[in-house]
Amino acid sequence: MKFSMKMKKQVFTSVLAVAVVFVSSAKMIDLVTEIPVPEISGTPVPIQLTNLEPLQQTAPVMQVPEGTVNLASGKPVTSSDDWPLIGDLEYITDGDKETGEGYYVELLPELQWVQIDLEAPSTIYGIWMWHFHAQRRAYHDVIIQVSDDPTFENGVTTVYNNDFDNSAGMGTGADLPYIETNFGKLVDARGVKGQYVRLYSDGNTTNDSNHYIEVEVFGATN
Ligand SMILES: [Ca+2]
Ligand SMILES: [Ca+2]
Repeated sequence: MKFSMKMKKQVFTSVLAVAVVFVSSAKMIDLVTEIPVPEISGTPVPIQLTNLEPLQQTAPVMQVPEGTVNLASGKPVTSSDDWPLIGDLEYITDGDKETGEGYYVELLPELQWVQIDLEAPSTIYGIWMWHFHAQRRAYHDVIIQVSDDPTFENGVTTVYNNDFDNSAGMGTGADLPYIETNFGKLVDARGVKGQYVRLYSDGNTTNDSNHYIEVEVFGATN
């Protein structure tokens, strides 16, 4: 089909209109959060993984719509291990991100999860997590899922999965294992919708236990 000048002008005008609407409805800003001070202690333990991401050297960067907030702040946390060996599940959403005793919760060995109830249907842009950063280590089978179903039986979206050998049995993940640092790990959740965020892990390169210091869920209530 041959476009007349009039048709071309109409197409151009409508493309321009869409672009203007997009810009005015979603001003994007840098996502920022408080980064805890680095605090490495003890003897290093070798990390026996060959497919690690490069070590995070600076705070991760992501753009989110203006008005995005940490929806997880102070929200209730449940877990596959309701009675942690060390610490309290409340630590995960209390805003403290320092490492070491009194700041992390330690869950049982093997595959465990923690779950945050955002207490309202939400749109999620970024999930920022700190497992433990007093030692260079990588956690196994880090999987993050979002759902409106608190039992995670229906309507589950996986937003991150670094279980490269499917040992957790939830599908092979394309994300790479990473070394814990004070900068945490920021995951792009791409505007996924849901009220509950569930995070899995299965021990780490130093020991079989699972730890969390803080999880932030950046988004907006629908
Ligand atoms: Ca905390
Ligand atoms: Ca695995």
